[in-house]
Amino acid sequence: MQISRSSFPPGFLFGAATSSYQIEGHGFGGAGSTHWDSYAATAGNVFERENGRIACDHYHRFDEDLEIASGIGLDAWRFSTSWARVLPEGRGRVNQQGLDFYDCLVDAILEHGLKPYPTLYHWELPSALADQGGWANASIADWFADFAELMGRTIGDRIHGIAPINEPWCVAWLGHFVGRHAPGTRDIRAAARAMHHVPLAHGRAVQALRAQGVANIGAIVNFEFAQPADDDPSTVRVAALYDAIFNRWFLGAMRNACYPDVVLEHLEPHLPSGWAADMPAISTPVDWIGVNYYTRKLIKADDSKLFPGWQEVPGPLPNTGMGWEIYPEGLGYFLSRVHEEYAHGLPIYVTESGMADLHNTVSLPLEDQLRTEYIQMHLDQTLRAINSGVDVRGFFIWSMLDNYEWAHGYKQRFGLVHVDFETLVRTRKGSCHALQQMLGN
Ligand code: IFM
Repeated sequence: MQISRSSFPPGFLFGAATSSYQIEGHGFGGAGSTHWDSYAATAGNVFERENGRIACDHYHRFDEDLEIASGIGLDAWRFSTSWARVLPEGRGRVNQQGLDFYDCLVDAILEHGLKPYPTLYHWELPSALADQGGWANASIADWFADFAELMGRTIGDRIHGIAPINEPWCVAWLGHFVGRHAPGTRDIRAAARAMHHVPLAHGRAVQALRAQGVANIGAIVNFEFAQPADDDPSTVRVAALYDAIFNRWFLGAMRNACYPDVVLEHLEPHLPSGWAADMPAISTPVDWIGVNYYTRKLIKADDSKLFPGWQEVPGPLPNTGMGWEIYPEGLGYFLSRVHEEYAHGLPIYVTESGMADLHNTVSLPLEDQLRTEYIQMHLDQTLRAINSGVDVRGFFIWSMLDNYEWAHGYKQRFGLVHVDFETLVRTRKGSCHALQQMLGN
């Protein structure tokens, strides 16, 4: 890699990002069932109906994984806490084994010289709460605040930064309108409610964490560069709507206490009554903003004239295994946009960036070139943003390990480290070696 650690300001954090259901092995340690277990068990939802029961068995092998991370020279480790591992029914009875796991994990992260950056919710909702309507039920803000309080009390004294919910768009829109993530609902009323309850739960969790004395609380959102596929006014209109739902709804509410009018026009009839009164809670101040970014989408109008009325069209740029175009400029764009429209002086972290391929081979140190270049191009965009005055403090690569890529099962491999899902043996890929060199280790 041409960029090196010394290209960045002193103290800039290099980290890897992971999540509980994708790596831990949800079948271990007394965790309760989640809506991803039932979504995956339903034919047609997930590649080969794979689930996170064993995943990377990080539950038993976290020391080995942290050893690799510190050996590369990383500074920080993003992980998430599984609600159902700690509270198998979502509320009430605590699974002490689950709570102890995160307690030990945080200690182990620190012992390996890494800074712990937990996220409280990365998508596996306890089934018992899903049975009660999950994110469509207004009570979820209270349920989640209780979980946040418990986690804040347990690990809040040793972490460096924390965020309540990873990628609200995926939780609310992808799960309830598109139906391509658990719970797999396709219903505008459920979607509108989830679009409101997710940011509300975020705000209530921030308050609960603060009440426990937890510091450095952030909001992590994902962005996709929505580019009109042509100049037709209908194309420009739907691309703006796509952008508003994906890129403006959540951070607009969390930072500026408002939802975009262009979306409200369609969703307001389905929102819970009195939703506007929740805006002060939703916009409870945070300390930093996390930007997750992977790709752009070329958007044009479909023929339906129905909301949302867009379609994605293939673009000309090189694709990753996910079929996502590689468009690093989008990261630079969003870092500047977040700085100007939402940060209001807060620092920004790139909390996820990375690419998947379908290569189930152990690459040699000089192979894995595309992933190495992908990381380098996105680091370059981050550096450009910093040099133009955007306060970016860290960059987390998604992901440390090949893992459970949700609806794609184990087919899509995002890891710096190859995982053999038969033997669970870990092997560093070429990008991992390149990163180590870049970090000067
Ligand atoms: O694997 C996911 C992760 O769980 C959230 N952000 C995007 C990644 C790649 O799809």
